[in-house]
Amino acid sequence: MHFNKDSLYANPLGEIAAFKFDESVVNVFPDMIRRSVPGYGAIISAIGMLAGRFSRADSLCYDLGCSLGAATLAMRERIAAENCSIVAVDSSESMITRFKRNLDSGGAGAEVRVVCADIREIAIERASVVVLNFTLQFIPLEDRASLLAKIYQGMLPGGVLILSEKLRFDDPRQQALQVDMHQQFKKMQGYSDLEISQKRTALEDVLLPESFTVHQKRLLEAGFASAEIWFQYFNFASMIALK
Ligand code: GEK
Repeated sequence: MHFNKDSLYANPLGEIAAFKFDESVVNVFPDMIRRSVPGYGAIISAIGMLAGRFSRADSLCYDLGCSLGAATLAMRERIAAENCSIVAVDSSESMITRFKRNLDSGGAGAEVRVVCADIREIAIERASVVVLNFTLQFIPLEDRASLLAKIYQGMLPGGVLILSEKLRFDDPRQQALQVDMHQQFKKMQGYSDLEISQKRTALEDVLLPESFTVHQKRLLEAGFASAEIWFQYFNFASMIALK
């Protein structure tokens, strides 16, 4: 498949607006996320594997903050359970419109319902699998605990939540190192210093990373029996929480 190259921050911008998931981002999104999130491809395929293992008959699998549906498509391929469908939700109309268009072009597997909504406002029910793949980091800090509690309540016993996030580290030296290594990763992916620094400014008050300790504590408080990291590549990690 051909992806448009992300060059949104390649030229000097007088004023850098806060990052939004609009049409211009949608046009370059697959390229942007692959070149910005170390391990993204590995995480997507593992989400498919986990959905294959945890999906149950007569249940729902949720992809919350689905963007263009990469995790949904990986899950769809692997779900073998009877009467198990996927609910993919995103609040960006541009993302949802494009995802629906891509989805119409075919593909077998579990049924997919694509919904344009704020994940803080939807009902979660009969969930065997819930995916928050780099979405919680965009939810205001004060709304995160109630969102996770709602997810937990809507999950079936034995269900899995896959939570992927950019992390921050309490130790300043560790934080500086990991941020630096991530920047080096982006440079190796062809981003210039200007692109990296303008994007950082755009994301400043929009993407709010927390430490693994904070995530783990909140997941346990929401009711999950355990929460562990299964994948980490510098300051990007994916966690598995079990009900
Ligand atoms: C992937 N999971 O490719 N309600 C619904 N959607 C939201 C909300 C909200 N309150 N806030 C943000 N979003 C995807 C990648 S991208 C991650 C997820 C990134 C949506 C937002 O519109 C965007 O599509 C997505 O969360 C985050 O596996 O770009 O770093």
